[in-house]
Amino acid sequence: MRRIKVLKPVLVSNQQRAKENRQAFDRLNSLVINIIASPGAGKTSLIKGIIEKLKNKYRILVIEGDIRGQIDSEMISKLGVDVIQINTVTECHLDAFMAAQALPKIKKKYDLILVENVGNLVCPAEFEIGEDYKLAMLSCPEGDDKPMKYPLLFHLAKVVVINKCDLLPYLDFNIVEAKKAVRKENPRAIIFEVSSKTGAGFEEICRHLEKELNAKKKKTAG
Ligand SMILES: Nc1nc2c(ncn2[C@@H]2O[C@H](COP(=O)(O)OP(=O)(O)O)[C@@H](O)[C@H]2O)c(=O)[nH]1
Ligand SMILES: [Mg+2]
Repeated sequence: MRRIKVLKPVLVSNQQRAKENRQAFDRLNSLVINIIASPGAGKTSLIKGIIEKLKNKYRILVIEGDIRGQIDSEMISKLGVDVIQINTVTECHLDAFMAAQALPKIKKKYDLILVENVGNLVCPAEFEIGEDYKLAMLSCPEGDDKPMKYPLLFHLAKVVVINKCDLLPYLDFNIVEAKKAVRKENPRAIIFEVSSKTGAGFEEICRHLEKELNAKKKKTAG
């Protein structure tokens, strides 16, 4: 049997398309964050919390990646921000070509574009979409070993959010070990401990976002 090696060319052409997407996002002066986590970790809840805190100050667009349907998009729309839905149908991640489908639909400038990737800790990490950086989320019920088991995502993510911290008293999740595991993969990761339910940690995340938004504005204005 002959094996055909396609993964490398696929990733190379994806990277080229991601570069073009990034140039397009830069022309819009938008900070683009690729949010990656397991299904149910709290990606949509994080996005909703950020919108509530920042929507009066910044123009926000959400790009929702789902295999099927638009449940999250409908929820986000109700908060009064624009949403673009991408359905991946059979794919377990967004890639740069799918993200490019959103570009002609972006009719105005946004300060912040939050991309909710398909719920999955593996493949979304492999495909750049033209983001400024990846935000990896881990929720406490998933277990503190996940950064060790899914190293690529935690290695690549600039920001790691540990969500559902309100549940810590009821779980065996060791947050010190979880952070150690993240740091082992990625010593420079910026780690936030949050609860989307109580709002704990959102001040800190939004402060970080504002810093990133200002840095992006300076970079794209220059
Ligand atoms: N207790 C608790 N539940 C949360 C938290 N964040 C999200 N959830 C719940 O977890 C479930 C999945 O959240 P969702 O944001 O839809 O996750 P997604 O699939 O990653 O987008 C929902 O029932 C949320 O209400 C949290 O910080 N604490
Ligand atoms: Mg969601």
